[in-house]
Amino acid sequence: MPYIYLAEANLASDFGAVRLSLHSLCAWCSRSLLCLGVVFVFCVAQMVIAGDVAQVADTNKVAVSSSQVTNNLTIDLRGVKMEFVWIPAGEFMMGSPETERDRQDNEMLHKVSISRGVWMGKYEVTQEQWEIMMGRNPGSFNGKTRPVEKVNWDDCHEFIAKLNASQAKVKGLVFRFPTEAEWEYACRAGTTTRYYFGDSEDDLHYYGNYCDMSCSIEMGQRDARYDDGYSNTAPVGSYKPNKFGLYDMLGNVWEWCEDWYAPYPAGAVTDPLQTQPTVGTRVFRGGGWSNAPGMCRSARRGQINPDMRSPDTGLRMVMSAQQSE
Ligand SMILES: [Ca+2]
Ligand SMILES: [Ca+2]
Repeated sequence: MPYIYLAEANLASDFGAVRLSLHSLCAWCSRSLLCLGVVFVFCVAQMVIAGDVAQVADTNKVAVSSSQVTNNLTIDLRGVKMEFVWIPAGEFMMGSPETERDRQDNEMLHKVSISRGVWMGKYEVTQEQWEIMMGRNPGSFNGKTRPVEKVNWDDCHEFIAKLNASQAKVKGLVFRFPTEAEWEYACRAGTTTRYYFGDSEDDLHYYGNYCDMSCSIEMGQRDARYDDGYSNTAPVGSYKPNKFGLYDMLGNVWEWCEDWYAPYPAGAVTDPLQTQPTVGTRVFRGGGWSNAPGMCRSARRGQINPDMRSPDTGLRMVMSAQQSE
């Protein structure tokens, strides 16, 4: 199903291309007057592009701040920030090879094309963000910068509806869940390994909150080698990000996706989204604070009843252009 292009993202992409071209030109004509002229022209072009970005934000009366290269967007939720990073379109192999340790049978490798980029939440949705929109905090482990949990799939859609009805919405974009394919594509960030930092779980304690010595509930084998001091959730952004700049894609809380759970297709697909139930469960991804390292792999698929409110399940937002029919 096609998507409409995203104005800010195209500007961001063009802006990056301008910067890349400028760098190449300067390497060729270093110290020449021609180079100075080219620099002047490109600088003016950059100012015009940056001005356009600012104008888009002003026109829609939303508090959007963008960095100079506009790979980051910050949305203002009534005084509480929600940050996004740009995930460009691309292709990847979804699933895992049969040789991957802890692999499940439902991780069959297949090619997936993501035809349009999206803005994805840099962090899991926090309790502070949830409460400012919903007026309540269902979290079991209080902390405004900890991820919200004990939210079921419908609760999350209520949150999304409130975001889309609020002043935080950017014209032409909608808040929504990621699809399962978008989630894994963004998680992998170009990697094909067990985790987005490599194959060895020895390094997982740098990148994610999983079940180590402090963990209060053991769902799978505890990793007795490490102790991050968190008995349950950690404040979002406490560990290293992936190459897209996304934090906690692996561990902390599982993240709901839009899809109903279904076996993967046999062949290549573009922008897959499972809109019909098969066994009545929805997909969630990434593993959580109570899970062993094998559950926190990039390819690991989770599925639960959409009514479930679990202390290890939260969400992450995406902003994208509205789907066209
Ligand atoms: Ca932990
Ligand atoms: Ca997570």
